[in-house]
Amino acid sequence: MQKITVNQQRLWDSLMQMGEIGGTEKGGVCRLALTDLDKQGRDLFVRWCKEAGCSIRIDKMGNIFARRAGTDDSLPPVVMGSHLDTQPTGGKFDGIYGVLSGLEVIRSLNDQGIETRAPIEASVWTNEEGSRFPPAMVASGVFAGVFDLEYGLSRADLDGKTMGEELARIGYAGPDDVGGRPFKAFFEAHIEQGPILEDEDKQIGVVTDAQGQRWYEITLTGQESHAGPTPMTRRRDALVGAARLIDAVNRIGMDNQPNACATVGLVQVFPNSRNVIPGQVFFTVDFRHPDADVLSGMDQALRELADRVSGELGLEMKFEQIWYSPPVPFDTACVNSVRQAAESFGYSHRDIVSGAGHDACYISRVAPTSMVFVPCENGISHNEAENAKAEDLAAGCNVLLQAVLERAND
Ligand code: HGY
Ligand code: MN
Ligand code: MN
Ligand code: MN
Repeated sequence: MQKITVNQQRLWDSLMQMGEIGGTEKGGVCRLALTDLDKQGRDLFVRWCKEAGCSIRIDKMGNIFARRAGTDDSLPPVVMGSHLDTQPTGGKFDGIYGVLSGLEVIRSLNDQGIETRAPIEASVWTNEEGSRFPPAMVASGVFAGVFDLEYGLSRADLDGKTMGEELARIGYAGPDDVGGRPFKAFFEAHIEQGPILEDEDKQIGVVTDAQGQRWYEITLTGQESHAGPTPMTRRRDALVGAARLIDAVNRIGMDNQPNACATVGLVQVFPNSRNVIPGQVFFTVDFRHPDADVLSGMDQALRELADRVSGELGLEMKFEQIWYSPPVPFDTACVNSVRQAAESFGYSHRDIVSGAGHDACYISRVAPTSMVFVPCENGISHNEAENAKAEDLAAGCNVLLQAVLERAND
């Protein structure tokens, strides 16, 4: 039987066109959640989906669902999707590939006049990155019942603007309730954002699990004073405390190899003046590991070290774990659909655990879910140099189409 395939050039062109919205000089994309640029990207996606004959629904967290009717439209949909928001120095593919591959599946089924029994939907999940509004994956988290709607809408950026205010401002505060709507299955196509598939020359990653994450916000408060006359023995230097803890975070990561990841990505120094001893430092910690117990051990080690360092330096400390997303095993049947689809196309593939968090992690709590990975150049992501090959992106989209068809017609 002739294999149904997608249009590689059209998928690539749609990625490049979307990538122009918030495109940066270095060839990346800066399209933070709920900015005017995010609105432009959303509007383009909605226009394309309407042109493909989809009906559109938007929920109160701004999640978008573009629906292609099934012959039995009473059935729960098979949903594909990811996110359109990016990191400040993001790329053209992280998230966007999963959204536009859903659209490409719909366009390809239209081209070939193929109907599905269950409806299928291409979806966009608001604020997956958690860069502007922490935590990450908050809108898929509300959909999955991990967070309530009030919590989701109240998430604020560093200027105090909330998601609720920004959703209303850009016209994406939809009428639909968030969640409570069954999916037959959910599939997210995504670049790996790491080096394994490229190192092993594999075209498809069959994602079996996603690692757990713990996010922290730590504020150390000492005393601003003059960098000249203040004796070294009389200082309460918040930045020295932060420096020791930043090094400790890295050591905790190294002490829990293989697999542990430990990152301090955001540091704010106050007053941030070259001849004033820093009185206050705010910084974030991102811990990850596939094993929940190891992640708990890392948490314990950080808390003990933070207490010790702040005590030794006479610093006040506000230590808050703002988010915990446990390790996620994906649905075996959905994982098998992805693996069998890769095999049916003869694509080289391997099972893989996702190092990054994804909306699929939360959706897996309310629907059978799995992911399709494709390699990215040098394993680089969350970087303007992020790149992927058109043929790999099309291969992943062919696998997605096959897995979706199987579930929509079973
Ligand atoms: O941080 C993550 O894993 C995702 O990219 N939001
Ligand atoms: Mn992503
Ligand atoms: Mn990301
Ligand atoms: Mn993600």
